[in-house]
Amino acid sequence: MVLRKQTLLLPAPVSPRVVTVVARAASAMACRRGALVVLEGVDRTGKTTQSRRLVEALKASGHLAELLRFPDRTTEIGRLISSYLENKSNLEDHTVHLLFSANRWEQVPLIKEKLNQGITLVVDRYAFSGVAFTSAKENFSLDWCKQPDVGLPKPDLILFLQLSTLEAAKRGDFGNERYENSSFQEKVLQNYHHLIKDKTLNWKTIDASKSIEELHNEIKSFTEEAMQEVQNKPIGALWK
Ligand code: 2DT
Ligand code: MG
Repeated sequence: MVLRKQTLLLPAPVSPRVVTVVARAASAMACRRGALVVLEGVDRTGKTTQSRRLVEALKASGHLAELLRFPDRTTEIGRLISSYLENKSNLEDHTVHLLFSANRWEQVPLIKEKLNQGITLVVDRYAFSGVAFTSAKENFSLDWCKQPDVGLPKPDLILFLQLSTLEAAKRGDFGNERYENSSFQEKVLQNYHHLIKDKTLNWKTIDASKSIEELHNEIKSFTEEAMQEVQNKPIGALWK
């Protein structure tokens, strides 16, 4: 009789399998890392506007999200790059390529730390700008240009904002910085077209001639999809 009473007071037995499933789900929720989302494209396609809007929208829906941009002109290496881009100094072409790469590598500890804390990072330009721009110069192969960035944290999603250089030029004057002219940008665009063929990377091409709002909605939905897929996957290594 006593034994029966006690049995009735016990909670319904839970199978070990259910315990495992619940524990896994809880740990997945606790450990899910942030996604590394990169925006790429030639100048004037709206990368900066869209990166900012994306971070705001993710935060508004309760996600942890932060913005990064390359080159990061605030570091010592970034200042050398900035002065080069502003035509205030000259640097040998290989040297400046390596500086752009070093400017990413110097942020890698921070990038990994943030992703592991569950923060989604939205990055305005990354290694693909590095390759597309330098290989638009004479005597630089795509392959050589990729080498210094081999092993960087691999983006979970790369949004390629596609726009013809003619359309880009219609959006107003290019600035006065180095590389800001239509013939160079056309070569850069062709290089991007080679890079996006790489099926080992999650490239999504987006028609950047759409309105800011339409573009934003598309970018946000691709990002949310990527954030879901990240789950417990470790951070990958680019071009490895
Ligand atoms: P913005 O700051 O307006 O994005 O212009 N670039 C960028 C390179 O040549 N190599 C790189 O690795 C990167 C990240 C693209 C920065 C300019 O610098 C070019 C345009
Ligand atoms: Mg620019």
